[in-house]
Amino acid sequence: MKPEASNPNSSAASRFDAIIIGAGFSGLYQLHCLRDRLGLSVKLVEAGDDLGGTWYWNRYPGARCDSESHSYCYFFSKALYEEWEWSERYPGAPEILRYLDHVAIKFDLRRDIQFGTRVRSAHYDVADNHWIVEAESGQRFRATYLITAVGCISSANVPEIPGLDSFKGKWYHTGQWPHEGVDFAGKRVGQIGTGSTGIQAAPVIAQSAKHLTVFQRTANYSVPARNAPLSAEFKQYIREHHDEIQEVVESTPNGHPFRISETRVFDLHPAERQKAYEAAWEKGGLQFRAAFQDLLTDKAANDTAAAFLKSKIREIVNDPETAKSLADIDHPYAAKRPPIDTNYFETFNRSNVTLVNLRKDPIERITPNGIKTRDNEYELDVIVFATGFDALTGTLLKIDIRGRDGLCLRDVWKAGPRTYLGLQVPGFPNLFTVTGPGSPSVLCNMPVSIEQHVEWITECIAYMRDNGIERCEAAPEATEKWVEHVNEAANATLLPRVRHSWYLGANIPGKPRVFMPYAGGMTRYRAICNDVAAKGYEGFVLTRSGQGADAKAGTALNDFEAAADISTPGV
Ligand code: N01
Repeated sequence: MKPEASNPNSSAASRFDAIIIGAGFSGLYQLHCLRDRLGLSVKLVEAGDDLGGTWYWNRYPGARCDSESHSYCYFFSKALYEEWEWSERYPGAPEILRYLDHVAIKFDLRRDIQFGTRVRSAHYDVADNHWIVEAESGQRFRATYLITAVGCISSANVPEIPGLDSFKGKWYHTGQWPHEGVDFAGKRVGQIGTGSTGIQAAPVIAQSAKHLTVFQRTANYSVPARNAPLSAEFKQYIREHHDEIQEVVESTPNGHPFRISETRVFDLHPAERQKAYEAAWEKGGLQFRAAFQDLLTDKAANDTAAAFLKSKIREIVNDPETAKSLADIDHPYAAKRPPIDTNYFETFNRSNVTLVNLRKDPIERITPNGIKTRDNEYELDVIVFATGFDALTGTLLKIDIRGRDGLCLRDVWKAGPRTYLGLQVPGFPNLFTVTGPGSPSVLCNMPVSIEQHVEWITECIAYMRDNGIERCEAAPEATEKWVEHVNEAANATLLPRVRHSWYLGANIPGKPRVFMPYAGGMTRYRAICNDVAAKGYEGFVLTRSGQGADAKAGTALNDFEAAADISTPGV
């Protein structure tokens, strides 16, 4: 179908076959698939002024991907894979943005993207079987299919600490970093937060700030990333091994380009185990987590990794009190998303860096001059909030999404997100959520889970069009079963045991405590999705033109109940 002309000032809706929200990895590939493979008219709307999604907003010092570059990319086009050359083991934010720009140029994507367009609402019109999407500007779009590609960690969380308004200096959240950068030279900087972001940012901020004070509430593990330029030999290996690398990322539970060891921790004697940990520490990055098969499922096994990593902190950090606070970690290793770093613990040996242990001396308020803890006051020129995100549901719920009979997503998800396969919600026909809650998403190397979702959605829409199906909607029974299975998969691991994890929504006051991503592993998840499709989209209610529902709900879904093949999650 040819799109009607779009006038940004008109309240009459421009019509398309599909609207995609978000121009990150997900949205760009979804646009390519729907427009160039299925021949649909598509409009992609994006809140930012350029593409990149997460990488458009997260430009903080040290922003770098924790997945290895040759796996943090698209695999769908061998030509694209072979022509792009990564410079380092882990790509930095600017390099990822250059890559996505290259993708947009290669597939001529920009002509169907409207930037600077934040979606306010999306309402389903049952009579017309259309979604009406309205931007904050009042501009409206209509489309049969609505695909949200809004990212999992795209809603910045600035904690409500009293007094922030009174602060006379500047403050920034890492997920909304100014594009012109921040000059820390000569500045006293306070950084709140020691998750993956804070652990990347602190060493870089410390290099230029007059003084950096790191406010740590929860101590965290970290493994050296061992980032380095890629050798000419490895670059050639990447160019020549697209198929083999794709085979590995698609056949490991967390989508990374390395296999998880089949050895269990207690298969080895303590001295051999120590050697294995030392070797994994030298390899660095998320490969550390792959050193043993049972680190995420057996607490006693995990304790050995935790003890090893805590001993490394004590070895690296010179000041015993600081080392003690940094190593005072209260959760199993990798049960929260495990950070990787470049010189994080070493940074605390610098004379211009101080650690404040908020467990001993909590923040009371922000003052005009800095941060007041119970026992001290820290004078600051700049505060950096590395305080994370309202993850997985935050961005979706900021949009007023209403399905059949005015059903509101915010109400449906009041007690936590409920989806079928993380792809659809009952009552919201033809709305597809790329890497939605209930899918592996953040527990997998993101581009790998994104490609699978985008391709599955594309094939589903192609099936609908080939078979005269107007509506596809998750059935309530299938959704209930899936939610049960998501819980079962999580409970087979140590992940839900951490009280203060964003996987559970625990970082956002008032957010329901529900384990949101699917921890059953990407390979298993992919097989389930393929099986559902092969059985004519089992568990979805498909409605043909002029006919009633062709419900396939609730049949043969017992497959989900098999034990989850959890080895290790991954981002
Ligand atoms: O956020 P986080 P993040 N007072 O929520 C602290 C991905 N990522 O931006 O643990 C004091 O993990 C909070 O403390 P606590 C990755 O998936 C990917 O670091 O709640 N402290 C914690 O220390 C990652 O997991 C890459 O006690 C407060 C920190 O802020 C996800 O993004 C790179 C506080 C928040 O940690 C989020 O990571 C970086 C308060 N009021 C990140 N509120 C890649 O490689 C919060 N904190 C692609």
